[in-house]
Amino acid sequence: MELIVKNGKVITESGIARLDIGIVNGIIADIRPELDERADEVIDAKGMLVMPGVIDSHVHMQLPAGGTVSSDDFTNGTKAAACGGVTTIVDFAIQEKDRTLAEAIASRQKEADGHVAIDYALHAVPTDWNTGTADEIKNVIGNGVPTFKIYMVYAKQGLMSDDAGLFTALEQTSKHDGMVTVHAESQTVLDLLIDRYHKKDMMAKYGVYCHALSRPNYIEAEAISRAVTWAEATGGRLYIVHLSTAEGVDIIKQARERGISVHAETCPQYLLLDDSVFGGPEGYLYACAPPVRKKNDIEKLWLGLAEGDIDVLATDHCPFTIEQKSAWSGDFTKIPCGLPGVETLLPLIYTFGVTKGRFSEQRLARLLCSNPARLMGIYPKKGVLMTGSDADIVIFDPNKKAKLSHSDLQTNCDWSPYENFELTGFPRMTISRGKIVSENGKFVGSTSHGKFIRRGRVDSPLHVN
Ligand code: DUC
Ligand code: ZN
Repeated sequence: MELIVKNGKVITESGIARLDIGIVNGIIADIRPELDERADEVIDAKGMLVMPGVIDSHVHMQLPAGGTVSSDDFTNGTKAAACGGVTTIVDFAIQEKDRTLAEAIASRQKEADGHVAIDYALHAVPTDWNTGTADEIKNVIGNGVPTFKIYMVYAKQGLMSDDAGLFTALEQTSKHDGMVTVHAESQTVLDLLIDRYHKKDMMAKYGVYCHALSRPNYIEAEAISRAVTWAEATGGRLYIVHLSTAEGVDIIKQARERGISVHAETCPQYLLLDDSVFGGPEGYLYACAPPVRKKNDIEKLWLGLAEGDIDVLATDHCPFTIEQKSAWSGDFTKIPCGLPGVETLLPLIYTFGVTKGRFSEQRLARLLCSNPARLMGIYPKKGVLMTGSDADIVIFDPNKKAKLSHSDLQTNCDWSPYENFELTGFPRMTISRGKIVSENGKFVGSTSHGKFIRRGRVDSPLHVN
């Protein structure tokens, strides 16, 4: 063996047990209670939890947005991911007008290849349905990109697909085992509300809270309902990204009970922050879309995660520095929307999910690893510890306690929404295809180690804990 991880408490699909993991050529060659073979390197994981590398299926590295670019490029963003126990990210290839999806994917790959520390994949983002996009979907899926992100908003930015686009994407993906992921916000009413709050007197009165006021819960709920209607009509598989509302959880639960294929992801910001953040002097830093909500939404989302109504935890990692966020200057429409997240996902969710008794370690691994692997079409290559899988492994110290400080993080973001949060449980080591890429929160790998992952058919997550 090249590497053996010994004595850890290992999370597998069938349970948690003390197992040794043997690795050859970046692949798990053996996994059993006692591995006596010789190895070039042996890591003693006694007292550690050993879990599959986390898959963050929603990140935006170097994303041009709001007149600026998200502050982690592929190199630094994937270093940050590795430090946080993430071994695969899924970013986005956005179609340009009059160009194909294939061109968008090739061009995004050109930006990333050779500059990624861990493996990555891409969602295709259709934005122009006049250029044969519907007919292209079959080939795009065949070439390893089975997921298509539809923006129901951002019309002015040229990202939005109308309902006909969403319907077409669901129809086409349903024929070829793909999936449509949706940013669910209701564009026209949102525009109306933004105009209503984008007035001097309103902004003087409510400040950055205008951002939340212009995006009430029904803006998300209506869009989810509409997307569910099209999923039911077409038989397509639907996945709601960054679910933020209690209403959304109910709609998805009821749709599933009717047999509609709908999945959901939520993110730490919707579980750990509420809209009181907009009341502070640095409220403008917290603007993201959808906005962070209220305590009853938060409780409903945690419950949804525990009970299986929400399948995946991801981050929507889209960081902007304090200087970039300062574009706001009193006008909420000028703030680049997005928050950092990829590096803190695992410690935050372990602390507030597992140690607070909201769900088990097994469920943690489902939400962060095996469910996203299945839904993203990379199971069992990724997201699970079994013979034949990539040796993407996190050796996690469940007892390490520390106060979170942005200055300890690898991200280029110079602030954290979770500053001073007291956390329990941190990655001790991250292994990507058999290579150690981070130790104790520091990057020790190569920034060209990561590869583009061609994905297969989308599969359903398991709903057992
Ligand atoms: N929302 C954000 O907050 N940031 C990036 C993109 C998005 O939809
Ligand atoms: Zn996003």
